[in-house]
Amino acid sequence: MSSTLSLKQLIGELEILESEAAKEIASAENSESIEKLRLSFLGKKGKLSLLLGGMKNLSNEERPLIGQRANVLKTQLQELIKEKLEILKTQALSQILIKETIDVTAPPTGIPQGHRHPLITTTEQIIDLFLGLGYQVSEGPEIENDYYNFEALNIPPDHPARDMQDTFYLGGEYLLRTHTSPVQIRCLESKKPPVRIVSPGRVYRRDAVDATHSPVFHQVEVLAIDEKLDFSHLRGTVMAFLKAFFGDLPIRFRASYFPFTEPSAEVDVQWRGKWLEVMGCGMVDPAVLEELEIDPEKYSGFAAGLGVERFCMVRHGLDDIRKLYTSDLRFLEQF
Ligand code: 2U9
Repeated sequence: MSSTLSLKQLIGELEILESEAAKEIASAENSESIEKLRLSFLGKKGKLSLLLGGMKNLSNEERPLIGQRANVLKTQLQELIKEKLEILKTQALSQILIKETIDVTAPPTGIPQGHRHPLITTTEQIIDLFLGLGYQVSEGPEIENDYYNFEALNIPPDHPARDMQDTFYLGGEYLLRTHTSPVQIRCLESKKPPVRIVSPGRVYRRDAVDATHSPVFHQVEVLAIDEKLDFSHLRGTVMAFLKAFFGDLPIRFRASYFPFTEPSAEVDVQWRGKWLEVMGCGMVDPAVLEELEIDPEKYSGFAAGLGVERFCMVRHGLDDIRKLYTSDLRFLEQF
């Protein structure tokens, strides 16, 4: 198109190109369209190069004039492009700043409120009831030795509880405690009667996992040693505790056997029409007191133990112990 243009016409075309480019650069919306404009006006095959192709028809005097004007135009357009890119950059930044503005004075929203696990709340409710009866909390190690876990509790070497099938042995004399009773033994080594202690904690047994068994579970045990304690104190304490926890339900005691208590009993509550075994108890065997150098002629004691999972399941109507360990919020948020 430009091959036959005169000097005047070429100058006119350059002016048209200039105003067209300036207008388009001014209205470009982003850096991509700016780059397209740069190529379309200033690129090797762009409009300016095309126009300058017409210079070959000009005289030797006219050609530098057009060359000079074309260079000025090129510099002008490059300048306009640079400025526009700066403007676009500033605009993009202020848009990000507006979008990402944080109101530091706004109250927090949508932060989920956590709460304690039902096993913890059940443990605390049980402990609270015994604190109300004058008991003190006593805790101890989960890794125990044979003496504290079995021997001091009058559990004979051939007792099934000591079996490799039932206890997690850690090597040497160490094992994972199978009940919280060793806590009471340790406590009685340093404290003389009268004592009233409640011992919560995790215990371990090599149980296969099913709806009612887990290799790790939680116990609360209580122990009272004093002068003149007899079975009526044990019975009164257990009845008062169960009544406070479950409400006014029928309670029954059944004769049982534990190596560390004599006599021993298992305790059932009638819950939703069914008898449920909820705890074991008994008068501390004199052999256990003697081992602790407590005179069984002067002192007597009673003890009781319960599984927290069972209490929690009965209280909340749960049918599967495993739900308590899966950390599934859809389940846990119900409590
Ligand atoms: C000392 C003396 C005696 C603790 C006791 C039970 C009865 C008992 C079970 C309940 C359900 C274990 O979790 S469970 O399987 N426990 O039946 N525990 S008497 O007796 C003691 C403790 C310490 C010095």
